[in-house]
Amino acid sequence: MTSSTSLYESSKSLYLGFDLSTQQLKIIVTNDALQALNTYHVEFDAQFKSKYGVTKGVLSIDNELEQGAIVSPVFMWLDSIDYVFGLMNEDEFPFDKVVGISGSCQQHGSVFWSQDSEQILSKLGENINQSLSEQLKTGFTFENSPNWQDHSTGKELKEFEEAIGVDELSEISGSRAHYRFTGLQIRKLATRTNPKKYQETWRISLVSSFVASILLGKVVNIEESDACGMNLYDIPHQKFNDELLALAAGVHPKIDNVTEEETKNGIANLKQKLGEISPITYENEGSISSYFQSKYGFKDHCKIYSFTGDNLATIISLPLAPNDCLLSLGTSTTVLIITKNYKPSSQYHLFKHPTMRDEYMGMICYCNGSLAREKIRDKVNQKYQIEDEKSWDKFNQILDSNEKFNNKLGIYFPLGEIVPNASAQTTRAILNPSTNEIKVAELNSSHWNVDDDVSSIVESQALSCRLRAGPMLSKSSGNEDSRESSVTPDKENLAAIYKDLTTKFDGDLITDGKAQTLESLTARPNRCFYVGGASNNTSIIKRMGSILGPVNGNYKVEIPNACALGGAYKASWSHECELKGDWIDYNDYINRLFDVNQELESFEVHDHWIDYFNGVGLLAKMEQTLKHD
Ligand code: XUL
Repeated sequence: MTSSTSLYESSKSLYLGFDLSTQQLKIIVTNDALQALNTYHVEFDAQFKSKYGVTKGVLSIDNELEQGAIVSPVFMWLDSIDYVFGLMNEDEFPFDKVVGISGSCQQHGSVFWSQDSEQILSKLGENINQSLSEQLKTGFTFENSPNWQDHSTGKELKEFEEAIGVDELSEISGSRAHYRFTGLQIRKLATRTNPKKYQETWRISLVSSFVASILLGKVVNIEESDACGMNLYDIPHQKFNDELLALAAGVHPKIDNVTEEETKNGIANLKQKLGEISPITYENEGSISSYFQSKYGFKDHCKIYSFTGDNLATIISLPLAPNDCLLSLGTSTTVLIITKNYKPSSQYHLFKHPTMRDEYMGMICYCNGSLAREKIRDKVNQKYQIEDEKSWDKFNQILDSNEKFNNKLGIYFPLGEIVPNASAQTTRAILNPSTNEIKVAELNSSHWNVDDDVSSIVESQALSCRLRAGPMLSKSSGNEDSRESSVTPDKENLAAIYKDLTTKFDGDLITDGKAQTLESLTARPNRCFYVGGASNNTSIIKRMGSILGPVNGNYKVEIPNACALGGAYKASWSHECELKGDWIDYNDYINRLFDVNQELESFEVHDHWIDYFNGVGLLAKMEQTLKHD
């Protein structure tokens, strides 16, 4: 490998952003000007398959106790840290220039430290010829960390829902119960798969706080925004919720048949294992430990800033302001929204924002994204005998030729859907706008052919997002300002539209068990950013934009290394705040990177936001008839 030291010559200080994801560890190097200078990485399968037996970075366990368990080997992560720093060493990387490190890690996973770990961690620097995994051989009670793809906690999910209630749990922790969430995973270990090892555990980290702990040589607290992915943290009260802790520890008074004393002790014990939550901050957690200083040449001025979850890191890799939406259009669709508004729902997640104290990140995860659209593309190509089966040309041509809502809508879930929670199904309906009657339609009937599916799938996917984003966007201050925009009717008009809509659809429009309000139905995003596979399809994102109706534009973005970059920017922003001794608004900071209008690719859409109110109503009504498992 040729040395790339010249890359770093002109930068006085450097920052490292980690991205520990499912399949690789990547480290990105940035400087004070927020320039990305280089990346180093290791792919787990390529490097560690023989040692750890992983496939796509994980191990699947399917025994009677743990059907659908998916885990990642903790020692593989340790080896990967040594490995990537080793690559940097070979590259003569100037470790002494690094002044800040932070990073992004897969969310929800947990690491269980043994009683030995405190001592081992503090002495890592005395044995730099031994690797991290050799030294930490007895450092963990469980050598594997539950992975976010794990589905083995069905029993615990039911218990959390039974004890707390779906909506109540969302109100408290920002999300309903999910298989992968840390609290359920802990309960599985503590009550079912290995209570003894759970008891022996000294501390529990999330993946993010685990990596920070390794770098620091001491176990650090869990970072607040990532803590919101545990189903344990009470977001409004900013502390762990005792009843949820009791559930995770297997000492819940209703479910676990225990004495009051056992409940009290079990909660206290888990609290001690989890430690405190570090509130959102720019303050460092300490200098990189002597192991890394002696082995690689880092200096004491290299500070570790709290690591966070990967979705949280993604939003800070871009200049996202309040009410901005980032739509990631891959196999599944993930929508990330910046909001001041804590309006929890069982259908999406709310997390604290990792760098802005008064903001939250909303996350809507849909299962059915591009796969569902591709099925319709294939049918269209069959009908028109298009030679290239995978071509989007015909699909796009049909989509572009029907620009306005024609009162037809379909719901296409080839896979069971999370949002709204429904089994695999397809349903189509037509609204008669003069009588307000809704009729179910069949494909290949006189009322509906496959061409109708084209607009209909893009519309229903965007409308679903509009319905769920609404409650998060409403009442946010940025949005109020934006409403002055010329494309938005004034408040009286909106009130009239809302009244008309609710009359037309017989009263309240209910989504996800809650009535939509004037505010939630008429809230518009500030800007929409599109990333991932389908963001390259202009026809699709234009139609989505015309339905979602952001008041300040639609942008297509490419953010390779978004997670790692988010980590590096978190480090450099924190460092700058520390130099100033006060908060620097993260938006002001990150906007130095992009002047959005100049550097990102914006595209014009025809604004049909108002024309789609009927679509909003129709989708809300259709969702009420969906089948569940
Ligand atoms: C988010 C989630 C995934 C992982 C991927 O809730 O489970 O996005 O964070 O690493």
